[in-house]
Amino acid sequence: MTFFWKFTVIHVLIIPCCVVNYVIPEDNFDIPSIAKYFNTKGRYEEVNPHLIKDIFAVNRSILQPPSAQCQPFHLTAIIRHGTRYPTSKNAKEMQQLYNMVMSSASGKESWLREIKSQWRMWYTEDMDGRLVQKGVEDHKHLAIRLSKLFPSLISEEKLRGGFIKFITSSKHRCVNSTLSFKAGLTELWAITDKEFDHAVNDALMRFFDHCARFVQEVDKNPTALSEVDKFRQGPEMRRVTEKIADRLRVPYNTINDDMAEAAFYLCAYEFAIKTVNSPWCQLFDEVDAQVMEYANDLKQFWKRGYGYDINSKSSCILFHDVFSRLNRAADENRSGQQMTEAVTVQVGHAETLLPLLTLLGFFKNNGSITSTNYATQTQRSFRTSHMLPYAANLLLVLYDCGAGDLRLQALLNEQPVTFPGLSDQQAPMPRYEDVKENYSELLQACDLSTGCQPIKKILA
Ligand SMILES: *[C@@H]1O[C@H](CO)[C@@H](O)[C@H](O)[C@H]1NC(C)=O
Ligand SMILES: *[C@@H]1O[C@H](CO)[C@@H](O)[C@H](O)[C@H]1NC(C)=O
Ligand SMILES: *[C@@H]1O[C@H](CO)[C@@H](O)[C@H](O)[C@H]1NC(C)=O
Ligand SMILES: *[C@@H]1O[C@H](CO)[C@@H](O)[C@H](O)[C@H]1NC(C)=O
Ligand SMILES: CC(=O)N[C@H]1CO[C@H](CO)[C@@H](O)[C@@H]1O
Repeated sequence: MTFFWKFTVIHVLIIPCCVVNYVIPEDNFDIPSIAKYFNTKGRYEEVNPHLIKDIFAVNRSILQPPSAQCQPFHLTAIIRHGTRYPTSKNAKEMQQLYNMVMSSASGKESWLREIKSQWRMWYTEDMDGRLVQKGVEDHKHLAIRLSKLFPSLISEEKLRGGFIKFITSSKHRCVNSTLSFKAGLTELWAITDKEFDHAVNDALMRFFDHCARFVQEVDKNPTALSEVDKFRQGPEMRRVTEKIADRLRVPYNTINDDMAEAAFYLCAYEFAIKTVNSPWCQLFDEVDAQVMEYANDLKQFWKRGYGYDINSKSSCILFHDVFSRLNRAADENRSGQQMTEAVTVQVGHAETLLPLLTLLGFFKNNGSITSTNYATQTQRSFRTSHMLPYAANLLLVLYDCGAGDLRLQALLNEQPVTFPGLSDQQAPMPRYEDVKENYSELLQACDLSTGCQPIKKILA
């Protein structure tokens, strides 16, 4: 260590070029090899690795408007809260795993010795999913990047003028994410003389609690996730739990699927919250992590995604809200009126974004994800690790390309995505009218009365 240090210092002193070479590996040093499989517990930087080097990096040429004339005039952003502590349920499961390892595991591996002698269980149930400091930064940094990506929309003038609106779910992690996003902007522009409010709207941002049919048929229905249960009792998961048991030298029946999940969470939370490659990560190799990722994707697919029609339909209220904002902005721009809203920032949950992405038809897989097709779904597009890390965001941007030619661009996690059915000549910025045409059925028929009311029992 001493030698290494001297060696480095000498390099730094003699050859200035190597200062850079020395710093970069340090940044990457602590990334677990399985970090890209953490589903909704994943770090935003795993989806956009260029941010590891420079958290403020923005590449405006990804926007690729069809002509230089195109100028953005409205942005609706739907953003998940930032990195958070575990929920009470996760914390409890991690505690149980920790107790079992402390009392029963044996072996001489350095990572196991580290768990047993140095690592301390610091997760408690009262953490209750609160936003962590990293989560504050997720949103501050995102706000600053978006202001660089869309400088005419997310500007000091627009913020001061009240043209940037904030709406959030009532959950503390979402409210604090919203505060952090605003702080990112006010700190950037050194605004101290003014505060900007936000509206709390659960009907919009937590629609899943308000859709009776979804609650009844999926959320509270014990059989709705039978594919997930089958996979978690199936051969792929059994192999994972046996490998964990082997690594800990405990009997196979000591480790069930919940314990495997708790171990996976421990690795994921330690990394997301503290950016450390914790010894718990050594309980998995990449093959195991892919199985864990699949089990989680399976759950999201059946609970929030394409598995049941009502999952996406539960987001109709948000879908309509988004399109009514876009319509109003488009009308105002066309008719030469003053814009009422340049930007809407709406902060919610993974459970807010996924049903909406599903309703819009993004990441639609070829066929269902089931308990038995793990092997054939390795290339699936429905991958929550890519779609829904902390601070995941869907941006819908309206452009005026001159002579009434309005375009709509969608970006997920700051990368352009093509609207289903509009992938050809118009990508990445189809005409707004064509997008509405593609969603015309939903724009007409998707509403609370058809989607979310409980089905009346005919014989009751
Ligand atoms: C920016 O994006 C463009 C288009 O995707 C790409 O060709 C270019 O290499 C990117 N530049 C940087 C610095 O990443
Ligand atoms: C949210 O932020 C407030 C003030 O910044 C802080 O007091 C509170 O503990 C935070 N709450 C959560 C849940 O993070
Ligand atoms: C419509 O949007 C374009 C592009 O930003 C802008 O130049 C024009 O002034 C806008 N019209 C109105 C009425 O705001
Ligand atoms: C979808 O899956 C079916 C059956 O597995 C296969 O025959 C078909 O080619 C697939 N289509 C695409 C577009 O991948
Ligand atoms: C599903 C759907 O309606 N797709 C249509 C979307 O719009 C394009 C262009 O107008 C059509 O070619 C697609 O058929």
